Amino acid sequence: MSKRLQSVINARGPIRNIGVVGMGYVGIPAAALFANAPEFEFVRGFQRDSASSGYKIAMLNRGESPLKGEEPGLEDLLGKVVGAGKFRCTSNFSEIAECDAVTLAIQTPFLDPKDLIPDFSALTEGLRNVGRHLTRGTLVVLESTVTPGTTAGMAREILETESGLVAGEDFALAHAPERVMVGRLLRNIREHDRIVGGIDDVSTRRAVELYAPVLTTGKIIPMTATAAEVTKTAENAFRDLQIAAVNQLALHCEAMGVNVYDVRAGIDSLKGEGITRAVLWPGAGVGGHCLTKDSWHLERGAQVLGGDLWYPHGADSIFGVARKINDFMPRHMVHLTTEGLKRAGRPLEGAKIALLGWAFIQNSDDTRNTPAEPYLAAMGDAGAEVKVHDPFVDEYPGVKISHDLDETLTGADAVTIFTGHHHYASLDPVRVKELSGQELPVIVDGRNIVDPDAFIRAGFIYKGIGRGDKNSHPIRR
Ligand code: SAJ
Repeated sequence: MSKRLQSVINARGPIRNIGVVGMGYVGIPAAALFANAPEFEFVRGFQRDSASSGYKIAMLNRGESPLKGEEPGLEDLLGKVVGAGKFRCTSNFSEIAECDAVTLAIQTPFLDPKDLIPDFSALTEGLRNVGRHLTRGTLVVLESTVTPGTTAGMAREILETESGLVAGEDFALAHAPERVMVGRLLRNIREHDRIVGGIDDVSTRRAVELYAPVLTTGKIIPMTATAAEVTKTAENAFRDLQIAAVNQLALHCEAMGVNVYDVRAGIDSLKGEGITRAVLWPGAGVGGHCLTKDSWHLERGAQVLGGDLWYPHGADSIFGVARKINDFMPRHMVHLTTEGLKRAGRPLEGAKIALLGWAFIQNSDDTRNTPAEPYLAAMGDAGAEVKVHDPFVDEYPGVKISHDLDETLTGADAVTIFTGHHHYASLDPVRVKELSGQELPVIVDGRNIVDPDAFIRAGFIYKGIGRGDKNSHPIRR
C-alpha cells in the first residue's frame, strides 16, 4: 500500500507548511524551530481557545513565550519567527487543511496508575480536530508519550474515521517522541538524537524529512511507530528502574548498618571496557510527570499488545516492582520520622514537623507528582502538624507553602528534607536546634544533603535514607 502513499506525497511535493497542535512546553519550541528552518515556509501553532490556555494565542502572536521558568533562546526565537511572518498561533483548526505536516504534542497523564488507564481525552480531541481537516498527502506525527500501539491503533482509527482517508495510503502517520527537559527545550530538540517511527517506510521517510532540518548535533534514528513508542516509554522506565535499584540498596544498607553512599562510590569505581553500573542516587522518592507514568504506559502496551506474556506468571514485571519501590520511599520517610521521634521520646501524634522541599526536583519550582505529597498525607493521618517550606514554589492546591525557613523551623520537633534544594545544604545545626526549642530535635535527610555528624554533635536525633552507618548513632545531649 505504501506505493500509493509515495505517489500521493510526490504529488504534494516537499513539506512547506507545518501545523503544531498543542502550544505547551513541547509544541512551542518545536513550532519555533520548524519556523526558523529555511526549508519550511510557514508554521501554524494550533491552540484551543479554552478558558485555561486560550491566553497563549495572543501571547505567542506577540512573540512572547507563555512558558514559566527560564528557557534560553526561546523568546528571542519566537520574536524572530513571528516578526518574519513565519509563525502564527490560531484556534482555527480548519487551517490544518493548509498543512503538509501536522504534529501533536499533547499531554497523556494517567488518571490513576493503579488501573493503567491513561487520560487520552486531550489527545483524542486533538486527533479529531486534525482528522476533520486532514487532506491527502499530509504527514501526521504524534510527539506525546503514548502507550505502545497507540499510533498504529487508536490514533490511526480516529484520523481515518474523521477524515475518510486511509493511513499508509492517503496520508502518512508516525511517532516521534519528545525528549525535552524544562530549562533546555530548544537545546534538547536540536541536540538529542530523534527517534522517528512511521506506520510504514514511506511514513518514516516523510517524518525524517520533517525533523532532519531542526537537528544540529542530534541524529535521526528511524524505526517503526510501535518501536518508537516502546523506546520512549522504556528509556524512562529504565531510569526509574535504576533509581529503584539504588533505593532498594539504600534500604538494605540501612538494615545492614552501612552507608549506601560509600557502597555507591565503591560500585561506581568499577570502570573499564564494556563495564557499566550506572548507579544513580537514592532518595525520598521519584516525582515528575515522566518517570511516574512512562513505566505504566510500557506495561499497558505489553498487556494490550502482548496478550499472554511469557514471563514468570503471577510475578510483577520488573518495571512495576521498580515503581512500587520508588513509591515506597516517601513511606520510608514516614518510618524514619516515626523512629526518630520515638528515640527522642515523642509520639508522632501532635508532633510538629518542618517539611523542607515541595518541588519534585532540586532547585526547581516543578511540583508535579511530588513525593512530599504522600508523606504530608500520612503525617496528617497520624495526627502530626506539618509546616511546608520551599524557596521556589509559591503555591500548591490545598497546601500552605512558606518561603520563610526560620518561621517553618520554629518549634519543630522534627525536620524532614524532601528536596535537595541548595538552600538546605547550608542549614546550621546549632541555629536549627535553637529555632526548634527542643532538647532532642530530629532531622530526617531524604537527599543526603546535610552532614550527619554535625547534627548529631549539635544534639539531634539523625535519620537518613541509606545511612545505616548513622541511623542508630549514640545520642549526644
Ligand atoms: N531522582 C532520584 N534519584 C536519581 C535521579 C532522580 O531519586 O538519581 C528523582 C528526582 O528527585 C525526581 C525524579 O527522580 O523526583 C525524576 O527526576 P529526573 O531527573 O528523572 O527528572 P525528570 O522527571 O524531569 O526526567 C526527565 C526525563 N526527560 C524526558 O522524559 C524527556 C528523563 O528522560 C531524563 O533522563 C531526565 O529528565 C534527566 O535526565 O534530566
